[in-house]
Amino acid sequence: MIDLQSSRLRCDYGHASADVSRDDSTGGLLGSVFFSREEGSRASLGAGIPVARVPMPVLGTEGSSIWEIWRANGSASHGRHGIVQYGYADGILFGAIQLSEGHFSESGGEVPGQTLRTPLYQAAALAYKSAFEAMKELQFPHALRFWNYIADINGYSHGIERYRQFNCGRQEGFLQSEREVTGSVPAASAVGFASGPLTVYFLAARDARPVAIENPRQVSAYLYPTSYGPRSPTFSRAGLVSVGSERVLFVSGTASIVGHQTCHPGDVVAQTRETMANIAAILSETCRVAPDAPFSLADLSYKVYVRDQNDMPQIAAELRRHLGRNAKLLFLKADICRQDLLVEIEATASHALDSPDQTHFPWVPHE
Ligand code: 3EB
Repeated sequence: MIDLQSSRLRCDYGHASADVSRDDSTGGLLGSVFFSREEGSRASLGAGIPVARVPMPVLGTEGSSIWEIWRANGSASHGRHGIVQYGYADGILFGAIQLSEGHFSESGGEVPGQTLRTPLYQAAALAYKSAFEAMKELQFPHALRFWNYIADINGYSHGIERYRQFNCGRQEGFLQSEREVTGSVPAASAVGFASGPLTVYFLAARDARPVAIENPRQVSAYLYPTSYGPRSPTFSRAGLVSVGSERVLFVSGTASIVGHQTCHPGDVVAQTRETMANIAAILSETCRVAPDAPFSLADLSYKVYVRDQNDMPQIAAELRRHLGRNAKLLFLKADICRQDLLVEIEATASHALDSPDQTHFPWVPHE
């Protein structure tokens, strides 16, 4: 692992817990995410350290599992607030929530006017209410980034697609927490695995308010027409935040969508190219909003969600055409929230404002 003393917020990837727990010298370990093929893993980095266990295989690497570790400077405090496991240090909070839908009753369709109270709807609403409650209680009011992992995301129950149920519950969680649902909303990703608990993890800041960035090539997701579901997805295309002497950019999950419509159904290479055009547009828009912190495609570390693992070599080749051989890419096998989308890509970068070419994501997959 590369040592970056100056970096206030860091994300590292490692293949085994030995790799990642060993080196805690450079900062407080806020929390972790363990991606692996097996559902019901009990992987842990140590007592009290938050872990979101996501049953999603890593592609193109040995072992098919990986740790994602978030750190900040100083020593971290860990705890639990209701259903939220958390860690914080140096003005940054990491929180993780895993909620089995089995805890919620099947009331969908029974209550007049509340036809969307399905278990997934209720789980999503509770997850978001709980996240915002923990942020309030711990005094980290600024939501920076949410990651959402949802079982059977393209499945259908109670007369409505499960991703749409999730969107309704998520928006309800924002509204009940008196959060805006358009405009200044956090960056996010929402993708699927086969089965397992609804998993939401997030970062929030004590005193740094993020700037929400939209993509001029796309309709804002929070303004999608109701043909994509009764309540729009609550996320911005990217969030830019200053943390100490750093600018951190969180690019949301991005797909082959122009306007609000899917482009290139069935053509994974064209979808990858369109997705990169969207990420490039988000970067241009970021530069327009914050000309003093220019980010380039090469600065970003990418998490690539691939629906069919047989498509991975083509996606990787197309990405290396855009990004070069040293591109920082992590591939995960995931279901994407529209049936016709084959790939979704999210990205993160940080710039120390005084030294703009540092690499914060040292992990590069095997070819
Ligand atoms: C899209 O642009 C593709 O529901 O939180 C990307 C990122 C997508 C986040 C979310 C969905 C979400 O609509 C899907």
